[in-house]
Amino acid sequence: MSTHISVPPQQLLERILTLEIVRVTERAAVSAARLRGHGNEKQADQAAVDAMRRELNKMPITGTIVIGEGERDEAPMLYIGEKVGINAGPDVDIAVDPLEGTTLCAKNMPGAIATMAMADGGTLLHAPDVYMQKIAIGPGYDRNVIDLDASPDENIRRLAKAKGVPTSAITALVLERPRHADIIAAIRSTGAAVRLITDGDVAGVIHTADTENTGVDIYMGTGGAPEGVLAAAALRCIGGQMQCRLILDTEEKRERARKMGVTDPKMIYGIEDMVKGDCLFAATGVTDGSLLSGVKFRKDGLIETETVVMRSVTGTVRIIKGEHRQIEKFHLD
Ligand code: VTB
Repeated sequence: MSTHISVPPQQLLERILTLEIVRVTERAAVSAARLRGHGNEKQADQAAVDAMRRELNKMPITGTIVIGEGERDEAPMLYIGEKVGINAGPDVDIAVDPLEGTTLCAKNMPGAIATMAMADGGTLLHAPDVYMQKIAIGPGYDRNVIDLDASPDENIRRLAKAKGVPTSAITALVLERPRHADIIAAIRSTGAAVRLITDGDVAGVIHTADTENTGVDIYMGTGGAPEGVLAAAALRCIGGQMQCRLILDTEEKRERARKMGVTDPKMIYGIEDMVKGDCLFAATGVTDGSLLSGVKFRKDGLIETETVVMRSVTGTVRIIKGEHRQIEKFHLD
């Protein structure tokens, strides 16, 4: 007798969408990669946006962009609130960063990625494109080891204690910005090491979940809110802790946030507040980086991509290498 294993229809579709979102980030990455090193951030970003939007609109979803290229009046494409997909299939929220690290791509420096996350409609935080304070660690720690409101040195001490190592064995990843001078000094005052990145804090947060390979224990600092929600989606899949707060330091920003449903401007968001249910996350390398290899253009038109795709229901992480042939032929269908 054959055993029949049934998968609920919603989950079946979501499993299928796991591969579909790989197509989306792959195409965005390839389009951006053609403009690597051309010094034109806008152009590279636009290429990634166009490709991502085209692919999203082929998906069997009724999708809403909740984290995108900007608010409606400032972004013609993939703006917050834009509907994507074939308008059939599940209602989903989508967070996109078609080119995370536009500067990295324009300068052909390591770490540019194309990334997106998808979840049931109404479950992703709708955040305006403002700054966000962030702190994140990987899985395996008790809850409340980190505290966004504690000082950076205090967080390092707490983490070292939880890990059972001296503070000098901790490495914190921080975006290199003048605004982080105090954080960097406070971290170093404990004897901990600081690893600086010029851009790309989605990958930066993800690195905390793989300390053995990346050497990164903790992420701290202020970056973009869109990148914060995307990173939270990744950690929802692979485990870890994150605390974030939108920086709403003007009435104008508070109003924009209010329009998106943010009632408490000082709220500290955990992963479950930013991603309230199960989600999918994908990222494809544009330039080579410590998370992913960049797009390779081989001879005879062969294009290679590397993508990480994660699914929170099972916590599965797949690294998918793509070999694309005839990408031009299929890209406008
Ligand atoms: C970060 C980083 C991004 O923006 O979120 C950063 O992850 C924050 O903004 O790659 P500032 O550059 O204004 O400091 C990016 O660098 C993308 O613009």
